[in-house]
Amino acid sequence: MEVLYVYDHCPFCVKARMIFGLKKRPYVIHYLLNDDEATPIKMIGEKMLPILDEDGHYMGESMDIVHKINNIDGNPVLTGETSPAVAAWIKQVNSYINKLLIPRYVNATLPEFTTEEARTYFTNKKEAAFGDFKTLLSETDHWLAKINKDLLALEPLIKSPKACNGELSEDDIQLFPLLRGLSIVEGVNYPSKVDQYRKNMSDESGVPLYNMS
Ligand SMILES: N[C@@H](CCC(=O)N[C@@H](CS)C(=O)NCC(=O)O)C(=O)O
Repeated sequence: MEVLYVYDHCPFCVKARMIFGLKKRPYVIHYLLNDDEATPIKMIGEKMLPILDEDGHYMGESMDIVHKINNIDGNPVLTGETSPAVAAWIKQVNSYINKLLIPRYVNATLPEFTTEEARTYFTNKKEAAFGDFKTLLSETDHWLAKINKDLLALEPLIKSPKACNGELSEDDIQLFPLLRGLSIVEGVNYPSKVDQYRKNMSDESGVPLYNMS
């Protein structure tokens, strides 16, 4: 059976998990500690997840994994058209969303952060990239107001709880991980269509929400 190496918080890993869930294809999930550099480097030559392991053949790159599993049996589930409006919304929100998400992951009880060393590794690496976590957390109200406004703009783009464009497409693989990450933030207001969509995608993909909002 295929094995996926992931971090729970990683949105790219969620993409890989989603395609297995959407295809109802059984797989084994392995969570690595965030400071485990040796395991991924041994497999693909760099410290990067997700990694798909097919009997010792390794594949990195989330979208390569998605394409492979989607087409593996001649019965793809991602068959719909993508929407430029959805892509534009994702791009805009991705430009700031990590300021809300990154400082919160490390305080949650996630499998990649079960040791002090793993939490310290993540904190050092991400503070260097995104800024001091305490400062980011102190800016919560600003970023919350922004995402709540952006979620109102997302609502009319959601055509169905089953698929943002009405038929499953790569847009769902790009959009759901962002909304799933957001569920670790308290105080997010989901317009009803967005709320139905994220809950249905969670059920269909087997990737649970964090349920903080
Ligand atoms: N291009 C990669 C990006 C994957 C990626 O950025 N993964 C992050 C976690 S979200 C990672 O493993 N970073 C190394 C680290 O966290 O130390 C893909 O789409 O698979």
